[in-house]
Amino acid sequence: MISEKMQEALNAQINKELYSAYLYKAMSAVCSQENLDGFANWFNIQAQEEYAHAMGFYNHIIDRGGVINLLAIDAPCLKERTPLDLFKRTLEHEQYVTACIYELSDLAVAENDKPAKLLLDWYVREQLEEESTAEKIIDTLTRFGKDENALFFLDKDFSTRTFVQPTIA
Ligand code: OFO
Repeated sequence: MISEKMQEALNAQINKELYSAYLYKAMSAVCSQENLDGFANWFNIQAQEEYAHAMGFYNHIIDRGGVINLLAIDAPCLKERTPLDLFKRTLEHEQYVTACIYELSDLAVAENDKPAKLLLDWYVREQLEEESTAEKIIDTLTRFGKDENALFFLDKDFSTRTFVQPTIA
């Protein structure tokens, strides 16, 4: 049985993952408006991944006989308009999510909650990948972002990204 405290913390994390999906959907819309369809696709797939992340916590709570408490999702406040600024915001957001995952992992250790710790280990690895991907794209955009041809080919490349359902924990 999951503790009340862990249940509440994981429900809060479901909300953060759904907010992430919302944020990336908003970024996808900005890219579509700028006719950057490949970038729009990349953020759209990212939004789908975030929904899957939320479901990972959702399923964990259900599997352990807990109670799901879905909270209101904040509207994303997005002023960024260029691909570089969108990916800088992405990295900033993922660093925040990583900190949240670490806190949950610490809670699992403090409560000696082995199933939650096992689940959270998957998210710790996932966050490593999320941050590293954003960093690499920021690096590429910083170097070639002013080159219209480079942006064109990057947009083409991002149009090939497809959603792969993650196997969580
Ligand atoms: Fe769920 O990893 Fe991004 O936010």
